[in-house]
Amino acid sequence: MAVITPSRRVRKTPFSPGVEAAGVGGYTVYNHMLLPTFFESVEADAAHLKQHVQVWDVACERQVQIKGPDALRLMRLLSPRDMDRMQADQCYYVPIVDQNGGMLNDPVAIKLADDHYWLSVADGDLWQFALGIAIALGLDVEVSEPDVSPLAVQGPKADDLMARVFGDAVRDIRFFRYKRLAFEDTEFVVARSGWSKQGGFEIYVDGADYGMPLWECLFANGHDLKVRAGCPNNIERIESGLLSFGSDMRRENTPYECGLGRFCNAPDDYIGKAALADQAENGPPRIIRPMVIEGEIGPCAQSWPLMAAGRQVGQIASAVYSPEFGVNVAIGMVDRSHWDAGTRVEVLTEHGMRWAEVQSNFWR
Ligand code: THG
Repeated sequence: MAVITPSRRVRKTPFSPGVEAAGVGGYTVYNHMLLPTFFESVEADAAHLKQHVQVWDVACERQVQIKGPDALRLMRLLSPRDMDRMQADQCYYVPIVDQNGGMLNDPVAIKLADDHYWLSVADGDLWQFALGIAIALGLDVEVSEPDVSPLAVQGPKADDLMARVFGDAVRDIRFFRYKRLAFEDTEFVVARSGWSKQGGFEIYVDGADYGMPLWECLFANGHDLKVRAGCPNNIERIESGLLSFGSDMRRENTPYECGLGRFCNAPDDYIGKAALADQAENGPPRIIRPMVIEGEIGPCAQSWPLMAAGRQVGQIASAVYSPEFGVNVAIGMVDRSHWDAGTRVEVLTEHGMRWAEVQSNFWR
């Protein structure tokens, strides 16, 4: 492929100078912003992530800010997840659905105050949906995209690196909780979260001014920890079963099909609740499953149909060779008739037909 030409529509981030200097190898575009895809190679990056600590420019995880007297009311309409017991230091993974129960996004919600939330969104213009509801109902709430850029610090040595920069208080942050911690003359929301299962944090950097100072400070403090630049890693995240909205699931899927039914527990009405009632009761007609694909596979840059007896029974949209597990790991959306672990199906890749087998669990 040729290069991505930057423009006002394809935004750089406050950390772009650091990403470029670190020798980024590829980009994708996510929420109209650059997102690195690898540095050394996806394989080498995965191996390093599992042993050391990496700093990730995930500024493209844009915040949809919901602020004002009706903030909780709007959050209750948007969220299948019960918002009422959420604490003001908590993050929630929330599927967001349309009136038919179709997935629109799967953000992390951050509660900053009783009348102030961020939705840290996956690829999609969720702010327009939220704004439309607010306008149509005449809600007293601001819906905006503040200039907040998450920087993730991921890997087994993340606690040690973060403690050097933000103090030992980071060690006491629980999973999907946050603290406001000082950096220079400001403070940031620092959460224990991130799109890997290697442990770590996300720092919500407010404004562009502190982006490079924070980036440089993390690197200056991590030489002996072998800190390096990284990014969401396609091998580690498939092994871990972390879903990518737009690839693994999209608007034609419900949260139950995505295995996210446990996050649909709101007692009150929300947009899509009635449409989801049947799947809440009887289960979905298809579901996300870990899969192993046999033989050589090329890159998966589209969805590959799953076939059984000449009939399509699902698809795979994420697949990659895992050096750690020695197999091609994949995330499939598989019909009920074929979703039991051990079921074998054919995968139609553009490189030819391959056999695949449904697994019982993701790899971590
Ligand atoms: N962090 C932040 N914003 C994000 C992402 C993130 N926005 C885009 C994208 N990632 C949103 N999607 C996800 C998908 C999975 C998780 C978080 C965001 C995730 N899931 C864990 C899991 O499935 O095991 C934990 C879920 C839970 O138990 O609550 O972390 O990564 N800021």
